[in-house]
Order: sequence, then C-alpha cells, then structure tokens
Amino acid sequence: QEYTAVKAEVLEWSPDAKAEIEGKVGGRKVFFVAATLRPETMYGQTNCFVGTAIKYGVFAVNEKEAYVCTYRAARNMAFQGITSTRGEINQLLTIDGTTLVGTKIKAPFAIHPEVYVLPMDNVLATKGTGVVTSVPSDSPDDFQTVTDLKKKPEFYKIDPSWIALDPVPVLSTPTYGELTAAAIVKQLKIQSQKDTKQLAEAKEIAYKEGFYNGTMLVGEFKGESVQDAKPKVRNSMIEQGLAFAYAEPEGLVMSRSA
Ligand code: ZZB
Repeated sequence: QEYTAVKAEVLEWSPDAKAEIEGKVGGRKVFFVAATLRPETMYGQTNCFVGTAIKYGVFAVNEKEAYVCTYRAARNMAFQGITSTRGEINQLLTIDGTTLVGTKIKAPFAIHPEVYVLPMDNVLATKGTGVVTSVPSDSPDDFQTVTDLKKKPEFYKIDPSWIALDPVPVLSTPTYGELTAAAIVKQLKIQSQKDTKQLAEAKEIAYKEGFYNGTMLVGEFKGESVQDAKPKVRNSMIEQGLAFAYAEPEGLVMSRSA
C-alpha cells in the first residue's frame, strides 16, 4: 500500500504537550505526519485526528526535523530512506494521544491551514502513521467524528473553537454533490463514529464515487477529473517538501473495514 505522508508543522503545542516536549527536540521543527490515500482532498483538511489510547513518539528525521507518529511507522520510514541513517530510529520522546489533543498545526494545501489535533475513536495504531488528517467533505469517518465532537465537546474534552471549521467543498460528484461524505452518511443513516460497519461501507462508496466521477472544485487542478488531479496534487506536495511517499508492506496493512 503506497500512501502519501503529509507533513503538518506544529504551530503551537497544547499546554501539556509543550511541558513534555520542552528541551527534548533540540531546536528541530516538528511535524505531525498523516498517511493518506487521497492527496487530492488535502485542500479540505479541517483538523487532524489522533487515537486517545495510542502512544506516539517524536522521532528525529535529521538535524532539522522531527516527526510525530507511531513507533511502527517510524521504523518503516527508517527503512525507506526517509531518515538520515538507514535503519536507525532516533526517538526523542514518547507521548500519549490525549496529550497531543489541542495542538495547533499547519495543514499543507488546506484552504484553512491552521487546524487542531482532535481525538477519534477509530484510529488504528496498526495502519499508516497513527495520525489521520481529517477531510469531512469527502471522508465519512471524518465527517461523522467531527459531528460527534461538535455535539459533545465536553465529553470529548475539547474546546469547541478547535472544531469550528465547516467542511470545505473540494470536489463534486454527480450523485452526491459537493459534500460527498455528509450525503452518504445521511443516506446510510449513520448516527455516530461507533457505527463502524456502515462507515466502512460509506467509505467504499465515497472512494469509488470520488475517484471515478469526481471533478476538482479548488486548487491548482480545478476543473480536472479526480483521477487526473490525484497524482498531480501528490507530486506538487512532494516537490514543495510538504509530503513524501510512505509504503506499508502488503499483507501487513490492516483496514478499519476488515
Ligand atoms: C485523508 C482522506 C480524505 C482519507 C478522504 C480518506 C478519504 P484505508 O482505505 O482503510 O486504507 N487513515 C489513515 N491511517 C489511519 C489509521 N491509522 N486509522 C484510521 N484511519 C486511518 O484508509 C486509508 C484512509 O484512512 C486514509 O486516507 C486516512 O484518511 C485514513 F476524503 O486521508 B484518508 C472515502 C475516504 N475518503
């Protein structure tokens, strides 16, 4: 499975994360790294998700940069020429997902680039980097989680201002319009992020509809089909140093729908 790993620079740590990180990153810029299969939707990022039961690390990539992701992802990266010394993992610290919540980051290519790190129940520690960038316009999981968080911010221990952005139309599809995820969630009568079976079905529908029938509404490749724009947006992000290719060995990839 070949993902695009998108780098979102930390603008302001949550107070708890700040206290834990102080003095440990050696002046490096720190990025949350999210693995995505849909680089063309990055214009519509409105937040980022971490799992509250997941342990993350901050890993030095070189002298200038460090990445927030799972240990498992850092190890994969170390064998893909992403870190300065092949096979070597330089972990600067360990940090809980809950501690990261409330951190402000800069989401590359996003129309509203300043977004917050928020909690999601269904983040798998065994897939991607354990960091998920959220695109509620086109990802049913993201749309439903954002809806849950907006309904009960106290329960999720978040500040409502962290979830203030509405979904941003990124592409249109003939069947579902400009906000594909919301339309499918409604059609399948999904009520919460706990409806994982229906959400897996919604994701399949959204993937197919977006890929085969989607047209870009924003960005450098506005007006082009999603199929054409997808690799172009990816290459553009990579050329600008905002993303890199990240692969997971076949067979070890676990899907939320599996
Ligand atoms: C942004 C995005 C925009 C995504 C979209 C999807 C969609 P898959 O198909 O099961 O491999 N993801 C990445 N890592 C994790 C994780 N550790 N736990 C839970 N979810 C994760 O799923 C790959 C997608 O699942 C990734 O692509 C990421 O969300 C999320 F409009 O990134 B995506 C219809 C889907 N639309």
